[in-house]
Amino acid sequence: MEHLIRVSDEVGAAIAEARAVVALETTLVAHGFPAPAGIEVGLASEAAVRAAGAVPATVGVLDGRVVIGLTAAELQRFTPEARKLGPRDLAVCAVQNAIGATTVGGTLAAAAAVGIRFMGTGGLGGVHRGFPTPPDVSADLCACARIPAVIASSGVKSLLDVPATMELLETLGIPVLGYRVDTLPLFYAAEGGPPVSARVEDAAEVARIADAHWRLGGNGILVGRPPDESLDVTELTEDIVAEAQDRGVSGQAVTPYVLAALHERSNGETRRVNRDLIVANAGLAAEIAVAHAAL
Ligand code: PSU
Ligand code: MN
Repeated sequence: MEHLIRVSDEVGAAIAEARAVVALETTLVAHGFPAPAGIEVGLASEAAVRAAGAVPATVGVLDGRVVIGLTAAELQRFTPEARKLGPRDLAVCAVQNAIGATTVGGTLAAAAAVGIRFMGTGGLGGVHRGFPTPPDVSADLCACARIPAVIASSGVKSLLDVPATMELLETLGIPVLGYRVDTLPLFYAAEGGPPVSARVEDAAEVARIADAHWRLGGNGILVGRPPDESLDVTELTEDIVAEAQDRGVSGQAVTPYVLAALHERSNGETRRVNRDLIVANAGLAAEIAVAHAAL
């Protein structure tokens, strides 16, 4: 596999010794923030993982290989020109020797290939508003359904149809755990989401649930941690989603378009909250991974 997947020495050693490892994505680095702000978010997320006692494994495609454990210098190459890689795109990008930033789904696919079972992100993808026009459902959901992993997030991105996504998560057999909350966080907003399938109180509880879920043949588990600073941008989000549709923005371009417009028109407020919640979720994923390694 070495010609296809490159695992950093640090990550490889941690996996071999069954120590806690947390996968981090690069789509939010390349496409989730105005460049070069995403790089700082990625590095701060890695620091949060380390602070909680786990090893960060930032994932992306570079120089013809899927890299698991990017160096800080390599992370700098994840500019807005990088391809956005869902699970379908990983192999193509490696073979075509392009730079590719992995989504949650793409990161999970890469992580599964080397046995990493924990990741942190901002908000999971899901069912886009207005389904079936457009007929857009994030590949994150299918990846969660088929890969055994815990994804620490602030719920589902609020630019989506969150109740429909919640239903689909149930259909796919994915537990949605509220971290010290009864409802799913709405990405930038702590409250107002649909009820979670279960509330959990700490990382150790999530680790025990994950262990049991996997023994029973289950796969992905979504953990929703509310952002520390809650922001209500419902109206602005509705306007921007409608505008994106009017302008014919579709497919993989929708999420980056809406996030960028939100960051711009909220005078940077969504950008700040998004950054902080991503870093906090990376730290939570690490706490869960550490608790799981100690089981
Ligand atoms: N969380 C963020 N910002 C992001 C994303 C998540 O705070 O940019 C990315 C993740 O990579 C997620 C992707 O997998 O958005 C979803 O894209 P799509 O809706 O096209 O599947
Ligand atoms: Mn999509």
